[in-house]
Amino acid sequence: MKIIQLFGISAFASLAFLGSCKPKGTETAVSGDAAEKVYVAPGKYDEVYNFVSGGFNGQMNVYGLPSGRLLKVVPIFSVNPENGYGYSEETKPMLETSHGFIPWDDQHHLELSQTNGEQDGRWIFANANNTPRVARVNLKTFRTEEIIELPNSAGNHSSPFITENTEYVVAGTRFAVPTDDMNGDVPINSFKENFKGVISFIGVNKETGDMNLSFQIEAPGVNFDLSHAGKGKSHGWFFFSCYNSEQANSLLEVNASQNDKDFIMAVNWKKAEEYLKAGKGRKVKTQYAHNKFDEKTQTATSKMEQEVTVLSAKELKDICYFMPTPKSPHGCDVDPTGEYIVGSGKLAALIPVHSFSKMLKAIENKEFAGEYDGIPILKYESTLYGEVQKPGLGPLHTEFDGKGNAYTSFFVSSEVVKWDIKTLKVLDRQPTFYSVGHLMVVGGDTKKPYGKYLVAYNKITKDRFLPTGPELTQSAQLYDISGDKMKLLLDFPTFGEPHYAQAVPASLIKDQQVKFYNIADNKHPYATKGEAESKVVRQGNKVHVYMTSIRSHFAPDNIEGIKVGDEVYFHVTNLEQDWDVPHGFAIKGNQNAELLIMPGETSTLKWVPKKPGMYPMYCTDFCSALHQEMQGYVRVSPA
Ligand code: CUK
Ligand code: CUA
Repeated sequence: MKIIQLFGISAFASLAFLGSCKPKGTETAVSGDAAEKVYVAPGKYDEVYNFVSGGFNGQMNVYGLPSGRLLKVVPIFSVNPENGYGYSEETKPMLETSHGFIPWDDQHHLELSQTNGEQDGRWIFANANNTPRVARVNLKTFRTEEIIELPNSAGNHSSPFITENTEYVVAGTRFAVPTDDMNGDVPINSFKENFKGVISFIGVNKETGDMNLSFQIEAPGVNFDLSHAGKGKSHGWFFFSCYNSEQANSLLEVNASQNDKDFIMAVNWKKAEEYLKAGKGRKVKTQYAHNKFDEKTQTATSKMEQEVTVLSAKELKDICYFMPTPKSPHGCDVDPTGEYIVGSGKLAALIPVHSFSKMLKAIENKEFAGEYDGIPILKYESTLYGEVQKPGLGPLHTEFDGKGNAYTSFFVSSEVVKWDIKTLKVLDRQPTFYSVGHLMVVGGDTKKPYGKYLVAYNKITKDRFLPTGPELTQSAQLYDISGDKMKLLLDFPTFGEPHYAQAVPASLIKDQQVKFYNIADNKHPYATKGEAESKVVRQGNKVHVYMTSIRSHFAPDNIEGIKVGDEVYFHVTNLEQDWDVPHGFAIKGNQNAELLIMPGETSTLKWVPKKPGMYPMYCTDFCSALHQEMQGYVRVSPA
């Protein structure tokens, strides 16, 4: 009964919450030349890299487009037995947090680094929803190099969106929480006094990409959902969709979606920077992990930081403004010119488009409709450019093609709708199979989209692929958007549950790849730079094996003198100096996963043998005709 009251706002609203409807025609409207358009001949490269979030598998999946071929799974927030990420001693620190080692997270959004609002192909940033973190992956190595935890946050959903020169990666908390999360032990019904919506600004070093938590802004206790930076004329601003403006802490007792309008919150981060320079803000004691992988030592370290500077939006008055936006806005997208800010109310039957210039004027003229927890609310009409009428049901996300068109995904009516940003007229619609969440256009959230392809990432698959038991792969669908009408070209399966994805022309990435690590530059403390230096060193109950691997043997390959309960560390250096010749390393009965050691790299596997016996070890990656011979023995004797 309560549910019915809660969702009984309108027939449409309940529909949106409770599920989705299939499009009427479920036949695939594939045109004649679709096959040709997605066919990438053997030996040829794809045109575009597509980086796809892994959702509840915590990884990032890299596809080639237009073929839809899977190129790589890059582990970020989840351990990956395949290459030892989170299992090797070098990478374990990457997954340390203030709550200890966490082997999993929920990864929703990816954002490629930009210079002047255009993709620069250097890094890609990823968010962890569950235990709030932001990661940076280097696109020269496709490796996760850095992870920073976010204090005073929970459900790091509105993240990791960036400013147009990657000055900041910005992250808004989904759950309002007590700002001082070291003292979060307060009654839940003290929500209105104690719970805040906190936004983190993570500075990024221009040269190295190194991140640091520059400051946080404490805003009212709404839920931040998504965000995007201003660009061009709106550079210096950041926009966040907010829901639950009722500040309900329970769906059972209060109507969390009763307000006719929630907000998009505009943040003047340039102004916030000025306040910071002027010494404003308070230092909040906290704890958050900051983990970095160092390419020279090939080892990650985890440091626990203790403090963060927090600026209060309420005290500073002119850094945050609320723009009323209908019905639980989800997506919050800024067009290539930086003028139009598109909100997507999940429960709204229209798409509101705010104008940045109108917003500035409204602020100047103080066209306020009131205050919300001390933050000015601008009048809806004073910031609104216009509304796209009857676009579809359940709008979620919008991307742009740089030719004046916007593309919005509709979860409930299961379609992608193309509309004109200036006239707000719907130009085309195509069904998705089924219930699209995010969509992306190549470069579609930058100042200069590449366009050409759009991919819809669908939540429900049903009849698109061979069935695989109760769970089916989430389907992605590729559309050609180069013409007036969108054309469906291809379905391809994905891993985990994709949410946002980004894509970039391959030319920006492919020629900068690291092919192997120079062994001379290897500064790993346990590196063994030649077979002659391989050795076994005992220090109390710790045994360090300085091991080398090269086609097709390990050195040493017969090890005796190990006792039950010893901590054995296999430090394996791959001596190869050639592209694509990793060696693997696995040993019977080991509690960790394998190692997959790149050419020139040193990786360490820890093993504590529990019983005496003979333990074979071997290389897991087929590396030469004599790969199967790449093996050895470890003899374990009673303690
Ligand atoms: S969310 Cu998943 S469909 Cu986490 Cu960006 Cu919108
Ligand atoms: Cu080395 Cu197989």
